[in-house]
Amino acid sequence: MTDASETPSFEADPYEKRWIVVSLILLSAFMITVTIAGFALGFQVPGAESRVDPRTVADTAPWNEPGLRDLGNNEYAAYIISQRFAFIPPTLTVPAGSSVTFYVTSIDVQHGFLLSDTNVNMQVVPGEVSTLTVEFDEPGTHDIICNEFCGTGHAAMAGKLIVEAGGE
Ligand SMILES: [Cu+2]
Repeated sequence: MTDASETPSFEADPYEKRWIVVSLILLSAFMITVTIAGFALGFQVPGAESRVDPRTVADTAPWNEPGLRDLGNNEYAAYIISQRFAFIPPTLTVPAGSSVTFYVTSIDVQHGFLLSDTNVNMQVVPGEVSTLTVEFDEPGTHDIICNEFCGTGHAAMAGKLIVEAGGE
């Protein structure tokens, strides 16, 4: 029997308190790592750069001539169209030491744009332009992989980015 004059207690169980502390420590750790990744390490979230009309984008500059643009200063822009079941163009070649900004859009359904051995992994949505900038310092070949299921030929949907030695 409890004393009627006793005020109700809202004290948390010590076990529960410990888990609240653990959660707060975890949250703080996540906030710190996200801040470091975003501001010190330059991690970027793939952004929807701009909107396009998926029905006409393939006939509209710059996507009417998909591929690389040399912007000088080792900087490149890559305009890439995703469609069932290919990336256009399927192969890109840049010199080592270059910085490439990808502008990827889809003319049909949702695709993925994953660049092997990098942290590039973008969703490609019809009507939107997904963009990320990557620096390629080492020569080598990166596979471009569609990692969002887009239909029967999805497994064959891939391209290549070749980084050639002899850049700078
Ligand atoms: Cu696909």
